[in-house]
Amino acid sequence: MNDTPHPYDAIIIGAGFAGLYQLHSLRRLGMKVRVLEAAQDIGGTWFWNRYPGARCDVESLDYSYSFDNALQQEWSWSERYATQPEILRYVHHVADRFDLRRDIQLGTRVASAVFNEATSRWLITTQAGEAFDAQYCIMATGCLSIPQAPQFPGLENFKGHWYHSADWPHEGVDFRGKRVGLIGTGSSGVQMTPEIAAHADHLTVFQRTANYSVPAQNEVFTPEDVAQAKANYGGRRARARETHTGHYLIANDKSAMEVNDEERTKEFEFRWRGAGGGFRMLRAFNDLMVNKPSNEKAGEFVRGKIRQTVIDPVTANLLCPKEDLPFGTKRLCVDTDYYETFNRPNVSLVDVKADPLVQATATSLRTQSGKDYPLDIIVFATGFDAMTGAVKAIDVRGRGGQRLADTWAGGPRTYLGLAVAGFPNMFILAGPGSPSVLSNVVHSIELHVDWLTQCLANARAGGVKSIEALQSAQDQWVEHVNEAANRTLYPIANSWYLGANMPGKARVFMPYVAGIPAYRKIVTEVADKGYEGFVLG
Ligand code: NA7
Repeated sequence: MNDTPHPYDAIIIGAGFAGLYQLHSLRRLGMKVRVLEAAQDIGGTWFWNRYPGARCDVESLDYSYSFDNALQQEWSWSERYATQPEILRYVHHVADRFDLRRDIQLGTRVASAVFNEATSRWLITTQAGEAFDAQYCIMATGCLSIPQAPQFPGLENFKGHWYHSADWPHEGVDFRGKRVGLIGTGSSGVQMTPEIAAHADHLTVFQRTANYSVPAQNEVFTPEDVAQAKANYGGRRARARETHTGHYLIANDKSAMEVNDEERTKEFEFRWRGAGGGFRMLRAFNDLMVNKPSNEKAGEFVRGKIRQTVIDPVTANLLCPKEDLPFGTKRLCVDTDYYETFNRPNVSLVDVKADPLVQATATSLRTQSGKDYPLDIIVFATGFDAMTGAVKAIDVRGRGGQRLADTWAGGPRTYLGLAVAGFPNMFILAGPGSPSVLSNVVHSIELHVDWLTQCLANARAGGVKSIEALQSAQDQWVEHVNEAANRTLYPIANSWYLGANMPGKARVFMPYVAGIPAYRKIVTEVADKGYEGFVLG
């Protein structure tokens, strides 16, 4: 316990991609900054999610910092989609290159952040009782940081081992000779399935909702690929910045309904295979996410692929997403050999929508109908309290002692996804109300960090002590975020984008869907107009 809070210009909570770049940027302004990180090492999401097969679903050439050309020329990615260990190595490389570690305090979980109205400063206290006093409190806490805890009664009596995808043992898990049960078929479950199946005696995949998955078409880069990418890196980044999601993905500007069946199938095939797979499918036509008939064509195409790939027709049918789940409205999974894995003799698929899992016994998982699945290992790939979980896990108190968790009880409310009315001098990076998870999040992070750094530089130059979003500006922004979402098909799905995966969480569409260029224009104009919608005190 330390009674005298350490004074800082800014405290950044989290040492993932956002926290590291924010630290670097504020240090360049000459600010005294400290990063507090709960984990024993840096990397955020990429520190925790070490499950077998963990990869980013955004291509490595895009999912990397662009702020320093020397950095992007020096670092070479080995694959189109980087694995978790490679991304973590990159994060460490960046931290070393910019000498970031000296201002990062590891193993430090923040318990509370309390705003002092008299001084316009934040008192940030860790779970260990250490206190920090800072003008700015910056949440770089990540969108997928709080795992959804397994809810099965009896798990404490299970004699085997169980793991969550986001809290994976560093030494790995030996699946050899084991009967493994995997719960969850989102991105994590889909990536893990082929890897576990390759080693386990038997893998049972418990599926509640079949989601769409498209092949990554991952490839190892040759030295020529790397050289070519580096030679054109500036151009790639510039083009990526102007795309809807901030990735270098070429979008087709036709409606799926304006072309005939042959042309449509050709385009889908091209995206599925020829053009390189992954999220390219989402850009096959310009109206897939806004027009139900167009979207349904993409859904049909994927269902056709599943039926072609999976030999057993009952399993194939079960793996096919239902028609009431529009394509891409739950995060599209990007896989390597996911559907193929169900042709292995040691893999079975169980429909836990029809017969839900209700409890664990000493040796099995049991469904509602009383059927037991004997297991040695249970893997939970059951997702996260996304976008708001990590911020709400901290006892954040703003003006008048109001708790952020209360203010957000009906869903997150922010101005521009960056600030919250009633919580001056607190900022969220890539938070709810910004493009964040619907974009290349590293690009979104850079956009936020650059904007905020300039804002704080201006505040310092102008002698501004406090920056606070206006309630009216926030209300308008929240309405705009909702309107933008409601123009799309996204709100139809029970996805984590809406908080629908968490029992009791308010159903509110959290990310801003209108795309990176539109969002950048708005935040740039806000700044150009002297931070319109903020009160500078
Ligand atoms: P997701 O995408 O939230 O997926 C979680 C999965 O777990 C999903 O299939 C859920 O089914 C399933 N789930 C959750 N609880 C249960 C229970 N009780 N029984 C059966 N199945 C359950 O999390 P991921 O970790 O895969 O991915 C998160 C993001 O990380 C991803 O989108 C990428 O951005 C990277 P449901 O669909 O809710 O029926």
